[in-house]
Amino acid sequence: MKIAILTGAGISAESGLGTFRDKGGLWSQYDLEEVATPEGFARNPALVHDFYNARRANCMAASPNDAHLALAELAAGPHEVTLITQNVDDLHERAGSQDVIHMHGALMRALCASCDHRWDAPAAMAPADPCPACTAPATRPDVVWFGEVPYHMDRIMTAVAGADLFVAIGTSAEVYPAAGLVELAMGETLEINLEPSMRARAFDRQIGGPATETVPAWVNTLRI
Ligand code: BJW
Repeated sequence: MKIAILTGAGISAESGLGTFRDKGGLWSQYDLEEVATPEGFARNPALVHDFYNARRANCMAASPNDAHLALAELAAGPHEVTLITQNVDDLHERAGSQDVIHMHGALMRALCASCDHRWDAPAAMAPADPCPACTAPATRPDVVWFGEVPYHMDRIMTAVAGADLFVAIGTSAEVYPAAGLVELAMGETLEINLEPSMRARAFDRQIGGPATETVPAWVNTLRI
């Protein structure tokens, strides 16, 4: 069976990484216009680097949880699994998943805003850091901000449209184009979330509860 899986911040919540829109989430602590838009970065690059440096440190201190581990195990089985994540953390990779499609980029990568060169991010980045390829002081985190085009969209849309099963895990379905992927799915659709998202009715079925319980239990059903 071909399975396309889309994960969001909820899958990493129990690893201690904050979500965005839950109570106490990142967007209640930070103004997203200031830290997650190209315009905010142009206004105050030091503030944006501080935000991502802190999140990179949190991510490095976190460990994959049972939900990440179950998805890595699923991909090692007989099914053809495409794992798409909106998350910029590397917990899927550290759980053992390979070829993870990061549609919103990666905390652990740096991007030169001048020449588009990419490299492994240092633990902390600063506005004047030179690009190792062109030397321009235009270093930014390699993440996709509002108003920018998410990465790998052709591959993602092909995988979702061609899947027998599309599963969205731990995402509020408030951010496009990720939120609209369920509309492209031709096979069965399943939402696994703490509670139904605002697009829950677009899915054929839902499983509710914390990802560390629901995801391993769902993966177990596919072994039968
Ligand atoms: C648990 C749990 C547990 C908690 N177990 N579950 C008007 C209408 C429609 C669209 C637009 C519009 N105005 C602007 C737009 C476009 C815009 C957009 O969608 N805005 C909306 C806010 C309306 N989108 C964009 O600009 C995107 N680009 C774009 O559209 O380009 C045009 C284009 C597209 C395609 C082809 C061609 C052109 C870019 C979006 C970039 C998003 N960037 C961010 C920040 C950067 C990365 C980072 O810093 O991490 O990405 S925003 C933030 O939201 C982050 C996330 O990846 C993303 C999604 O959040 P997610 O993962 O859903 O987290 P939460 O917190 O929202 O939800 C967590 C869920 O988990 C909740 O449901 C909980 O219940 C659940 N949960 N604990 C299970 N233990």
